[in-house]
Amino acid sequence: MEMSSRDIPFIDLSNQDEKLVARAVVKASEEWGVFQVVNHGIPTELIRRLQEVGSKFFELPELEKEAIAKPEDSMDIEGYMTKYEDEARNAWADHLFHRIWPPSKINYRFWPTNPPEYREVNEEYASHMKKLAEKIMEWLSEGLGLPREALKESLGGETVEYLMKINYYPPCPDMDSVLGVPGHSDFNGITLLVANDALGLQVFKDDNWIDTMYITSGIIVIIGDQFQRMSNGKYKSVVHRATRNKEKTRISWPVFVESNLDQVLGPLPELTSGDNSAPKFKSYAYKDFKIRKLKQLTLDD
Ligand SMILES: O=C(O)CCC(=O)C(=O)O
Repeated sequence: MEMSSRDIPFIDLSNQDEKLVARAVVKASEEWGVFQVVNHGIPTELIRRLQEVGSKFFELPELEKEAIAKPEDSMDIEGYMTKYEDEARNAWADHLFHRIWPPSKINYRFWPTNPPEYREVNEEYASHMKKLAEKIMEWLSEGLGLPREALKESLGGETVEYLMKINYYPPCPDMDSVLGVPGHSDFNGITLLVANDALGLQVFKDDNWIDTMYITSGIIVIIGDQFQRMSNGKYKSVVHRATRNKEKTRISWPVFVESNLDQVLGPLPELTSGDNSAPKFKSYAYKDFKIRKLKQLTLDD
């Protein structure tokens, strides 16, 4: 039976009973690896402005966008890329990547200067992202029976990086089968995503692709591989993809919360010592994990 979008957990963070909220976050992370939060403390107006400045950038003439293009010889991910094509996987989209936290990792060279408010809005959004991600990480840590700072500290404490991505998918009337982003799980710890009103995010659960219904002021939380591995499999990194919309331009703003590339990560020792279960995953430096996964090399034998 096709599952419906209603089944995706929806969590109201304004509920006064914090224990109940924490339990819902943990349960959703165990069973789904994805959920939507509302009343999360990030002003709706700020989300609207984030979407406005991002859309305005993508509507600029190509030449202006190319000014912050990802350099061809760059080994890093930051910068604008147009018609990023993946013929093998039948997908394409334009996108922009730039870090928004910590300040020492920000490279303003890859931030749009037009519209001029872009920087201020993204800086404000970054501080809200950090607060929300840290709160969710606290609940997830306690869900593992660990102190509330455990996941953040193991991910790198104050060196944890926040990477903004904007996906821009123009309408695609004749190309039903073309995806914006093909099915994948995220490499990182957690991803906090907002999108415009053109739906298109699908998650894979129980052998079905499920349309994700979301409200524009809600935030979709996606558990990534780092947290699946650190939690020794208790939390699930969800496979998801983005479809193109026939009539509307679809835009999404995921923020990837991740360790720095040298951080070595694997199941947390507290979860795999003594009488606890054996580690289900190997430990890797984040950069090696990414390379192995991208090259589809064996990760855990
Ligand atoms: O556009 C979306 O909703 C999902 C994007 C995504 O999964 C990605 O950029 O990795």
